[in-house]
Amino acid sequence: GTDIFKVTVTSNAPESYGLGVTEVVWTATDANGNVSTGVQKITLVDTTKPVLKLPADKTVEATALKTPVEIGVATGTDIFKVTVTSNAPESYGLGVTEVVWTATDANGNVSTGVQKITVVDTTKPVLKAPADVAVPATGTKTLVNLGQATASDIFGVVLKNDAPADGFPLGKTVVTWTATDVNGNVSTAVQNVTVTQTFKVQSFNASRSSVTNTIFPRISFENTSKSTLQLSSIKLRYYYTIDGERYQSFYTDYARVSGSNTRVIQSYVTGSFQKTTGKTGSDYYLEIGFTSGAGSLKPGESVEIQCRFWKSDFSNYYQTNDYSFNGLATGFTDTSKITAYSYGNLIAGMEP
Ligand SMILES: [Ca+2]
Ligand SMILES: [Ca+2]
Ligand SMILES: [Ca+2]
Repeated sequence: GTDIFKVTVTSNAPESYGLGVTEVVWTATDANGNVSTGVQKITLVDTTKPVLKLPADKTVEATALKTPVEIGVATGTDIFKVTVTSNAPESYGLGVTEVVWTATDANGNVSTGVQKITVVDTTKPVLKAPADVAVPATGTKTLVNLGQATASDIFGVVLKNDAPADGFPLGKTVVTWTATDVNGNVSTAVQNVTVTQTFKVQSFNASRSSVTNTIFPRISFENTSKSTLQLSSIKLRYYYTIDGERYQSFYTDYARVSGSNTRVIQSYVTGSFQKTTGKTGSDYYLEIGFTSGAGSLKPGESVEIQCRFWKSDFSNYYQTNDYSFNGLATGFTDTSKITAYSYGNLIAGMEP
């Protein structure tokens, strides 16, 4: 304040100011009691955003299709009261979810931040292969019912195995089962499949001349399975080329079962001739069978057959071009060139 005389200046200014506008009244008084007043406006604002501190990004293994995750809590700091919120879901699907945190102070100033929550699946499916199986052969290849593997995973699983589509060979084959979840995690498990031989065939030729008017197959076979076979279900085939089409005849000289019930079955043996086409070493085969009177063949029992066949005019056969002919063996020798069938299924030997 200025005046000719002494002036005293006062105000009602507070020590500190709240938000908004405060009017400070200044008063100047001279020595003679003359007073002047004026108003000074003090405005306090808050345009400062809260300081937002986020919890750390997080990567977790899936525990469900939607995985609950403890994501922590963000904090907001400001001179004024702060409210912190987020759009966090209760649980998280696979992949990255962005959680947006928002801190808002009492004056409407807002800070936001993003926390990344990543859910991964690195867990392999739980796979259990079916039990090992052992089955008697039904042919050179045997179809085997493997049973079903079980595979579980939180996510979808594709189950496969490498079993041969056309059946299993004799002996042990390891089947590998594979379970792959939709996220590419793979588990494997193995199953042993054992196919046991059910039948063993041996043979030789009583006449080993390259030219002969009668073919004399000697055939022996054994039931090497663990179950009893009905002889009437068994067929044997001897493959040859006829070398001149004629009517043919068959005769059994000898047929005998050896084992727990040794007996002669000569009168129960049948022989018939079948033409073949497209086979190397064969345009005919002799099929040997048994009528029901031949009975059964227990495990470990064997049958020996001595038979002959010839053409109606006794014209010659050439044996060296015959698939089933063995010009070398002089006694019973393992052979794969005479085939055996049970109920029509190949159980021993290989067809030409
Ligand atoms: Ca603020
Ligand atoms: Ca998985
Ligand atoms: Ca021939």
